[in-house]
Amino acid sequence: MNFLEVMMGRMTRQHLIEVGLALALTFVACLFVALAVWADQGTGVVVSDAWARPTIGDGRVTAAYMTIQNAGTAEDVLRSAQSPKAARVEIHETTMTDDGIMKMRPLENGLTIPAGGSASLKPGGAHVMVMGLDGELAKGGTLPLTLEFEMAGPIEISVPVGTGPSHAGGKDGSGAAPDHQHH
Ligand SMILES: [Cu+2]
Repeated sequence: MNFLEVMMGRMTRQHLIEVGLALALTFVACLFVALAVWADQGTGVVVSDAWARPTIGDGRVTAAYMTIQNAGTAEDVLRSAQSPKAARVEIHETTMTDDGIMKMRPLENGLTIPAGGSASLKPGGAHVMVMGLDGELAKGGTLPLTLEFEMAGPIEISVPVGTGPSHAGGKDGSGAAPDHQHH
C-alpha cells in the first residue's frame, strides 16, 4: 500500500464514522420528538414542539405554542381550534403598539403556513389562546386540542403543559413575554 492509498483509506474511514455519527444523532433526535409530532400525510402539514403554559391560580386561560411545518406544495391556513376542555379557543397574534404596549388580537383570517415553509407560534408572537378551561392545567398534564386547517382539515394534538417544548429539556420560557395578563 503506498502513501496515497493509506491516506485515502483513513479519509474514507473517518468519513464513514462521521456519517454514522450523524445518522445516530438523527435517530436519537427522532426518538426524542417521536411522541410529540402530528402530521397530515395528505398535505404534508406537521405540528411539533407543542406546549401550553400551566394556569395560574384560579385563572382558566392559557396559551399554546407550537411549530407548524408545511412540506406540501400548497399553502395552508390554520383557521381555528377547539378543545373539549375549553369554552373558547382562538388563534391570536401579539403586536407591539407605537407606545410599546403588547397587545393581542384574534387572527380573523387565520394563520397562513406557506408551501414549503413553517409558522412558529411562540411567546410574544402568534399563539393559540385557550379560554374558559374546565379546570386548572398543571405542569406535566396535557391539553387536547383540535387544529382546523383549510387544506389538511382537523389535526388532533395533545399539548404537554410546561414551560417550553418538552424535548428541549424543559427549557424555561417564563419571563420571555408577559403576553397573557389582560384576559
Ligand atoms: Cu392571546
